[in-house]
Amino acid sequence: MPATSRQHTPITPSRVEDRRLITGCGQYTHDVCHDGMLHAVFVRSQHAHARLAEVDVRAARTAPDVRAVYVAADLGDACMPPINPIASAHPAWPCPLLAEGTVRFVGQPIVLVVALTRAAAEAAAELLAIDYAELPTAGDLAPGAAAVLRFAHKSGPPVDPAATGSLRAVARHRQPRLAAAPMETRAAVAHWDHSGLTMWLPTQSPARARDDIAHMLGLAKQQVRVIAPDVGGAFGARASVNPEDLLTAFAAHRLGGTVKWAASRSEEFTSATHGRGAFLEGALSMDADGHFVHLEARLAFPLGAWLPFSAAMPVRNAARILPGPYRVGSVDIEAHATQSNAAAVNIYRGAGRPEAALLMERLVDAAARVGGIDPVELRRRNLIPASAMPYDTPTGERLDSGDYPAALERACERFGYAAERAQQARRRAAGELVGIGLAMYVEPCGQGWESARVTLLPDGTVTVASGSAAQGQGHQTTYAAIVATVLGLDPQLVTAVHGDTALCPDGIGALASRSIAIGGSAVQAAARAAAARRDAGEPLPLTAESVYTAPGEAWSYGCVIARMSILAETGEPRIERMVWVDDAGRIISPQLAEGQLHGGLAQGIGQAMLERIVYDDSGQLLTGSLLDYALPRAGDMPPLEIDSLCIPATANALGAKGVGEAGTIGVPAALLNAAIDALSPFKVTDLDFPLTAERLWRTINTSTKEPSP
Ligand code: SMO
Repeated sequence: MPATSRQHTPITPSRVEDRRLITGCGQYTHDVCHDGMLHAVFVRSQHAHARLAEVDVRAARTAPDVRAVYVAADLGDACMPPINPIASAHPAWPCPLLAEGTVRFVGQPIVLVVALTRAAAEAAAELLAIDYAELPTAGDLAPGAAAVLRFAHKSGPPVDPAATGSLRAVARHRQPRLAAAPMETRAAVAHWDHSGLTMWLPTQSPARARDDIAHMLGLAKQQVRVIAPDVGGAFGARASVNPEDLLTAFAAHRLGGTVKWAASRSEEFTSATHGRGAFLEGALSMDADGHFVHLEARLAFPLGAWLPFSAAMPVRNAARILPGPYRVGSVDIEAHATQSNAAAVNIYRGAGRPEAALLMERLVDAAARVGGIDPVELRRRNLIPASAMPYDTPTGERLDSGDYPAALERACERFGYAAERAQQARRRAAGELVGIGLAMYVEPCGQGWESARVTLLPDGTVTVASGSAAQGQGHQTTYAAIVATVLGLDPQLVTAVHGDTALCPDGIGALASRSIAIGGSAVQAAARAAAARRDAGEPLPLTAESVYTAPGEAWSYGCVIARMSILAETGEPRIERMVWVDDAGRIISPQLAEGQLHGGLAQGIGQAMLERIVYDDSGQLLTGSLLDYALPRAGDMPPLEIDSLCIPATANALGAKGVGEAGTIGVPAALLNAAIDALSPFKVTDLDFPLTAERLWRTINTSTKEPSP
């Protein structure tokens, strides 16, 4: 566990959902079991790119206990929903539910087998004969691949560094793909009973999943109920429906009963959506006074073989978030995304925000080195001041609130920056490799609307239903606290309901750090409406419903400073210390907000130090299990000091800002800067993730050490 310096007074109430979850009483989709339920098993492509010469299902169809075997030709018009209309995409490849004619990634579903038991379905799957004619494979970011998505931002006059005499720093960074790796693998249970379809699905977006299922089956949305029970982690990978989810619903509808699909961990690696994988390059020019004049950025993102609903978000976010918390005279940002013969890439905790921070913070450190200016001092000169808020950025965004210089100064003070630099110099002189890495970050969150329904009952209890579901964040606790505050009640009298389209008003869902900012604002609005009617003497029960649309986007931000040492003999890195100042605006539950920071930190450390999805040149997945894919563990967490600024957002009624993604944004950038600072005696300027001992050792051993300064 991280050592956290801030002592909180006991929170009342503490997370109301914990007891049930940690005593094994949670109810997950995997736990849903009906009498007579059928079991779905997918037969998946063994090749990354091939023509399907023959798919022979005859033996499987007559195998014992088999109820149905579906191939693409059996699906009629059923297809994947289009992607988020916020981006116009032009996929080169179709996105079928089951492969038709051609397979485009290892793990792509080709055949769906439904049988009385999972064992019978698996046995029948063994009887399939699939002939492939292999085709050339395109890896991620292959040269010449057509851009399916493109986002560009240009502002101000172009800058000619030669003409202005300005200093120019460059940086490049390649991220591996990551597995979101929630503890709960994907699953779906669909039940059709002629009045409609009920679907248990571990989704972040129950209302959208309902609409997608209804559309596919040609049903009215009132005929479809989606229940997201307890969800064992989501992180963006549960925000968009998968082909397997829709196919489970299709089979239940066609067969008239209950069908369950439960992914194995290996199916999770091959065919759940991945995150990250971008290549980032840029140049930052500054004038003689160390003010940023111009940012040039080129971002290339992989999409994989098909486009889930939120596929455009990482590339779109990275492009619009640059240049982060800094004033920059002009920008020239070009970002695009291309398809490849690999699993789909979708949003994953941060979704483009980490990429923007990684590139910008590398460039700022590189500029500091080029200009001979201390990295803190250079940031001080270029951060947008609090007096300039709200601030309109060169990419057309509006930063709503905050005091970025205060976050920097607070973090430096807590870290003891000057003393740490002096200590670093002493250790370096003694031959140690020690680096100090800073990162500022911004975390835009909360666009659009959410809704809530508050019901006051005659017995004095209250229920609040929200369209913004929870996947472990503790929304029951937070929403109850918001309602209790408005109504002047004990929070224990408030029950929060979420994750069921039959019981909750519509919502966009729990993603993009939006739940408290917008979902919470909707809850507050509904509670206020109910309170006003109660106070006017209206008899109970009474129900008030509210749809809340945020007037703007809330931008949380912060500063992370890390000290990292690297053993020269082995390359082994150690995060010795981390100080982190975050501003999540108005915080409802400090315990839950800090938990979000810890969780994000763990995933940020995984991203920077440990995790990578690897495909070989033929598109075979080499990291298909938890033996090959290194997730962070408790022992990987560093000594951590967290501080908060709590400047309310002006972009929503509650004043809350996002907190769920912060750790995956600022932490990796700070660790990258720390590692490069540690290796600066070797003139190392760029490193790719993950920062494994092997990579660092190779870097040390292929670089030439400079004489000590
Ligand atoms: S990556 Mo998040 O769940 O939008």
